[in-house]
Amino acid sequence: MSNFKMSEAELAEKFQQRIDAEQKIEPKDWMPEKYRKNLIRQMSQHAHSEVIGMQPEGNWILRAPTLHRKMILLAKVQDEGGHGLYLYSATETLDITREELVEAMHEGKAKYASIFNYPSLTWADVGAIGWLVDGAAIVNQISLQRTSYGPYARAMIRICKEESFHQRQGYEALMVLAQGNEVQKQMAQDALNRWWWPSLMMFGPHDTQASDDGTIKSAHSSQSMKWKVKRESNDDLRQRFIDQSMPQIEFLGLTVPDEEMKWNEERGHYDSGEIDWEEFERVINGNGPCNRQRLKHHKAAHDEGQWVRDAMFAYKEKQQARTTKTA
Ligand code: FAQ
Repeated sequence: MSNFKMSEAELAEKFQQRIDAEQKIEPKDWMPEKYRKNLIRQMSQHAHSEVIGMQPEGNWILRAPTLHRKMILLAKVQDEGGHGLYLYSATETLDITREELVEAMHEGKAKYASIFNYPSLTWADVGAIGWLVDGAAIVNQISLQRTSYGPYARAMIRICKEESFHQRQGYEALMVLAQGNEVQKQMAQDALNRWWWPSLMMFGPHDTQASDDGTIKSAHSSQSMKWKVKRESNDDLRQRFIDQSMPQIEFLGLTVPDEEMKWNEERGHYDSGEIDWEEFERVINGNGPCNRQRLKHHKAAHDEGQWVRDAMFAYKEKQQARTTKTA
């Protein structure tokens, strides 16, 4: 039966069957409008996060302690910009322009990851970002390599390879500090203290249905899991990150800033304390320590780049006019 003859309900049923059969959805395939909108929301916020995420580490490029560290950091920050570009391109396959996506972020309608609204105060923060922030991003993104939308899944494969290098260079930088003198060790501990909880917040709110306890809950998880946009829940991914990070913290000789953290033999996982959800809400609603600074900087860079976009469009128009004339 061709799509032309099918009703909306039949198309939706066939769509879900394809998802259940682990088939990838491609840009020209029929998809429910809500699936398309949900993907635009998540993918564009992911793209914005990569680009805004260049700022905290970018702050240290000119102050990296050695030429070697500077070269690594430059490459890493450039990679993050590249991830943003793959993700914007993948999102544009859903019939929306990059201008619209960027505008939505500038107007505060589209979010970006809460973590990038915290300041990078010392060189140890660069290590902590690579180790913990990229580490948390990888846990989430490995799962997204199996997401149902083809262009998003394929972008994730390349991004994960690059994030792996980012995570290792961060851990290695922190290891040097943790094995250094007392002041350097203190710097490493202080960075862990400040980045640990925001890293756990990267996985989003709890997944369980809204209850009366006032705790923020994931609005999109249930539908996104049904569509296989998300393959694992926010809480399961967060638990994986905690379980993988604890031995790494011990190896560094540092202390996790959570007094309730304890290995649970029965569960085979670490039990941990509760995230400060009020802080999370404050940050995702624009009132974290650096939200205004991050957006202001992005808007200024975007405005400064206007001449490049103008030049590209002028060239494209000229090319098109030439092609029409020849045809
Ligand atoms: N920050 O219903 P859910 C990186 C929002 S890349 C801000 O659970 P969902 C690389 C959420 O958008 C890091 N907002 O939402 C790097 C929704 O609001 P909305 C980015 C958050 O989408 C490293 C509301 O709360 N990675 O770090 C956050 O199903 C170093 C309800 O939440 C990705 O974006 C948060 N942490 O699940 C770069 C991965 N959490 O949209 C530079 C892809 C939740 O209704 C340097 N994204 N919200 O207004 C995802 O996997 C999902 O979007 C989640 C959230 C898991 C983040």
